[in-house]
Amino acid sequence: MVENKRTPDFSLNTQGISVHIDPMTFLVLSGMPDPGQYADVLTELDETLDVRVWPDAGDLSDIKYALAWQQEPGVLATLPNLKIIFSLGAGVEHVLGDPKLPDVPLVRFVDPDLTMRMGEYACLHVLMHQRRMLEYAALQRQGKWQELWPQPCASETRAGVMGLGVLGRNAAEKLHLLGFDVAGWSRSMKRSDGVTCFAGEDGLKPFLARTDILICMLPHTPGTHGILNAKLLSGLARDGQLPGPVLINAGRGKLQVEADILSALEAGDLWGASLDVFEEEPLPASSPFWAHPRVIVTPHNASITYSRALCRYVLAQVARHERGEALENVVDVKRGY
Ligand code: NDP
Ligand code: OXD
Repeated sequence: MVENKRTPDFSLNTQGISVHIDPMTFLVLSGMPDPGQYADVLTELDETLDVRVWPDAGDLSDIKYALAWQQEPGVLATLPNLKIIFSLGAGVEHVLGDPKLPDVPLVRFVDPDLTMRMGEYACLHVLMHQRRMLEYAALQRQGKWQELWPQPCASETRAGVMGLGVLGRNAAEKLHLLGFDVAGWSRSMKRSDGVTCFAGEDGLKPFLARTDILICMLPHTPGTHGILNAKLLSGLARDGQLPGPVLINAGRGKLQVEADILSALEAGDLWGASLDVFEEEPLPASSPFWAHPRVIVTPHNASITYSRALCRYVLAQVARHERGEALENVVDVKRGY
């Protein structure tokens, strides 16, 4: 049981007028290590807050705001006065996996630093493959001074971003600034300077057919589950200047069918890959990706959430809500993102 910093539901009686002060009580529910870090930062930012960490929730009727990620299913539904659920990340499938999710707004994390980091990841990995750095690193280890051909420049390389949301759009625009020939694909049609846009099922085939380096920044939903499979990979461009198509996945592991990616690498449908997310995380030691010469593995850190940035964002959203303003980045629960 946590020690409450504020007494719940107290009233001030000034000149006979009873003023009700609603305490600002938060509950952090996370299956990830160290959920207490969010309580520490929130109270550092505002020492009047009452922040509790599941399972030390105290009186459940006190809780107004929840910060959740892989929460224990069913717990959120037991909070009778819950007003808002905040996802501890940009993605929300870990929160939506709860079969008893209460009907209150679910707000996801959108932050300029998070967006910037994802843009960096996209540019870094596109350049790594376009400039054939994995092969040059292998040649260096062998002490070999050797140039590789072909060596297309950015404008001769077609990058395709799947998902033109907050993160994908920023990545696409940065790749365009680097000189790549960029396209993007999303559910609904977008307009973006310098990015050729495709949308929906009909747009997928032509989008893939003009893509040498595919960068995936989709959310994981029932509609995107396993989308990076053999059929999709075989639709990537085969007339590019690189030795073959490349896949970069920074969205979610459950978007990819790993057996299909490995087969595509063997068959030449894929020439290289950068994978930040995996079907199972941490990536098991037995995974062939670890030692694959044409695969770069990163530990789901394409863009990380800093607890301080997240907590500032949560408090800003709560302040909007308290002022009666609309919340930002509210998830469409039916759509799944
Ligand atoms: P957004 O919700 O802003 O964007 C999602 C995009 O995906 C939208 O353009 C949407 O289309 C598109 N989309 C969704 N479903 C489909 C579909 N079935 N077919 C085609 N397009 C679809 O999300 P963000 O850009 O903020 O984040 C994207 C994902 O990145 C997160 O959900 C998370 O999984 C991942 N992520 C990974 C991190 C990492 O470190 N690896 C860090 C942070 C996030 P439309 O615009 O038409 O709605
Ligand atoms: C996120 C993530 O969704 O870190 O924010 O993956």
